[in-house]
Amino acid sequence: MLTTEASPLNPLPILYSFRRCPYAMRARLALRVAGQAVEHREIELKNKPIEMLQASPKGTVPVLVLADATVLEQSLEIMRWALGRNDPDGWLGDDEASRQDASGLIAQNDGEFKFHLDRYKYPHRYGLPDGAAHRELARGFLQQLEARLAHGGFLSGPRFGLADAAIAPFVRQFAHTDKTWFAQQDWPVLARWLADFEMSAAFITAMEKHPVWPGVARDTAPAAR
Ligand SMILES: N[C@@H](CCC(=O)N[C@@H](CS)C(=O)NCC(=O)O)C(=O)O
Repeated sequence: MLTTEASPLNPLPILYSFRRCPYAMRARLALRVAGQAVEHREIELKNKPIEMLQASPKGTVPVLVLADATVLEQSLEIMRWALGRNDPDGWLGDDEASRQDASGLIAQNDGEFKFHLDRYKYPHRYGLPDGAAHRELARGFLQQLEARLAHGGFLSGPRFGLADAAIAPFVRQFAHTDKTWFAQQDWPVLARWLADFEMSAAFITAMEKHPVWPGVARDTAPAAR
């Protein structure tokens, strides 16, 4: 385990997070496996704290602010930073080829699969009558995952690693959009992998609830009359 004790000279990194965000989930998973304690600041997407926007004006979660004021504002950057400090379960992979393989798969997830996932889950936001066409277009990626899992045990090798942690929150979101439909598809190994992930201690801990962080600025403001 890393040193996780905070002190005035060694404050914890600050994590701005939103519980249901899959990008924030994967950052929390990596921080947890790395044993990296953080000051967790739960936010509301509709009411982002000024302190977060000052650190990262683009306004997405997760954001990690390090003690030296370095700002990590991409979930994968946060994962790699935490695992680069401490990777007890070997999530980063043993060699360059497996690291590149994992990165390629994550890029497909974050690109094409996420594109279809958003349109499947929220068709009205995209002016679509329903999400059925995009559910079909996402199928190829999920079948690729099924084949990888059936062949290698996990998405990018014999152990649960970066690719699994980075992709599972998105597959979960897809599966939860219509659980009955998902369960009827021919991807039994994928369904098992997802169920195992959702039952894992890592995921359960990463999904613990936190009260919304009130914000230092608002905390110190005089109460409204
Ligand atoms: N590329 C970013 C994407 C993060 C992202 O899009 N997060 C969403 C929530 S899941 C967000 O904060 N959206 C801003 C908003 O809804 O206002 C990352 O990997 O961290």
